[in-house]
Amino acid sequence: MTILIRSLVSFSAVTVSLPFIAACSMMSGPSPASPSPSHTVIARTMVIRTGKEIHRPGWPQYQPAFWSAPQNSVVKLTIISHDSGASPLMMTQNDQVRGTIGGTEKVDGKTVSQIANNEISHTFTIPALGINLPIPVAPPGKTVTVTAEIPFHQAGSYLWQCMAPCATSPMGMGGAMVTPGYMRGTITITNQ
Ligand SMILES: [Cu+2]
Repeated sequence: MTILIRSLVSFSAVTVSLPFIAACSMMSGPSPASPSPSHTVIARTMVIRTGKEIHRPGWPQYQPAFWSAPQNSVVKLTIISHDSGASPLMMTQNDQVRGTIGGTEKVDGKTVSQIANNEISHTFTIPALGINLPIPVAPPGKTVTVTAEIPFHQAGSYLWQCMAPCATSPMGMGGAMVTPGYMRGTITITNQ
C-alpha cells in the first residue's frame, strides 16, 4: 500500500474518465481487449536551454531528455523554451502538431495545430508513435511555453528527437542533434 501511494504521488496522478477515454479510443493503435476503467494523467515538464546558457555554444539541450510514464496514460507535457533562435525545418511536415489529443498544442495558452516554419526553433518528435510538437522561437530574453496532452498506449522505449537543424554542423544536424541528452533522448512507457 505504501508503495502504491508513493508511486501515485511521484507521478502526481489523478484519474479522469470519459473525455480522455473517448479521445484515446479515437487514436490509432490496437484496442485493448476491454476498455480501461480510467486513464492516468501524468504531468511532465521539459525545459529547452540554449547552448549559451549551459556554457556549450551550439549545443541547445532539453532538460530532462529522459522520462517515463505508465502505459495507457495521458501525459500533460509542458515544454518551456528559452531559445529565441529560429531553425527552419528542412522537412516541413514537422511544422504540424501530431499525435496529441485534438491534434493541437497550446503556445502560451493559445491553441494551434501548426507553427510557421520560419518561427520554428525546435521540435519534440517521437517518430515511432507519430508524435510531433513544433516549438516556436521564444521572444528575446523571455520564454515560450508549449503544452499538449499526449496519450500513450503501448509500453516500450521510444526515441524522441528534435527535427529542426538547431545545432552545429554539418547543416545544423551535428553535435546536440545526434547526442542523447541534448536534442534527443528516450521516453520509456512502462508496463505498470
Ligand atoms: Cu532542436
